Amino acid sequence: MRPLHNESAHPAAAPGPADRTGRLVILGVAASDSHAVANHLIAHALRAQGLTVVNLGTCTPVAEFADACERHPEAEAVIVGSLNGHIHEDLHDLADAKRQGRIHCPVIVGGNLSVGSTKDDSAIAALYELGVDHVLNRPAELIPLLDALRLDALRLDALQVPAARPLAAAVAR
Ligand code: B12
Repeated sequence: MRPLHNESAHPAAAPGPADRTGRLVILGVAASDSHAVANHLIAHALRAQGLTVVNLGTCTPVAEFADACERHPEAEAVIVGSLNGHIHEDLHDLADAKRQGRIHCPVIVGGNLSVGSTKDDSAIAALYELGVDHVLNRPAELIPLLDALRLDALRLDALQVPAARPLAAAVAR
């Protein structure tokens, strides 16, 4: 997981399910992948934590994640699971979808992310090169990451300077 923000700046009480009402994530399993069990368990766990989950289910191509992002501009993250070891091929067009603004929020990936029993870091590095923002090992890491991303987004919003007044209006006063 990539570092997000300075944890020590403002230690706050951890949010609970009620605090997450109205927050939405998009979930699915990568395009070539029909493994359904973890997907259902993760959707259930996230809903139990108060999030609205748009679950696109198994065999979801990047284009369908992008369509869902356009239907749900408030989405905080796209969460992609993969078990069959073909996530790299399945996400080959992710960077394009992000460049076009069709996927506007962070992309989180988890599961069994390469073929074979021995895993090496190059498979993870390749995912970041494809445009993935966060790679997680365990579903339990999702809620802390989503909450941290939310906090960062709120802080950025708070830092935004109000739009400048048009020059003519400013001079007239
Ligand atoms: C059931 C199963 C199937 C069923 C799926 C039925 C269904 N509709 O779900 C069927 C028979 C269809 C199937 C097919 C195949 N399977 Co299969 N399958 C399994 C099996 C036995 C269990 C998977 C499962 O449901 N586990 C229970 C869930 C809860 O656990 P999990 O999936 O491991 O997920 C955990 C983590 O990975 C993580 N996680 C998962 N998703 C996400 C997402 C996020 C965001 C995060 C953070 C974490 C996370 O959290 C979960 C809990 O810890 C595993 C072997 C095993 N014992 O794990 C193989 C396995 C996943 N399958 C495998 C393979 C190779 C295939 C096939 C390619 C076989 C073939 N030659 O046809 C096909 C691929 C089909 C496809 N198009 O995807 C391999 C993958 C190997 C790899 N990646 O190196 C495995 C590991 C078996 C093996 N040891 O070889 N499979």
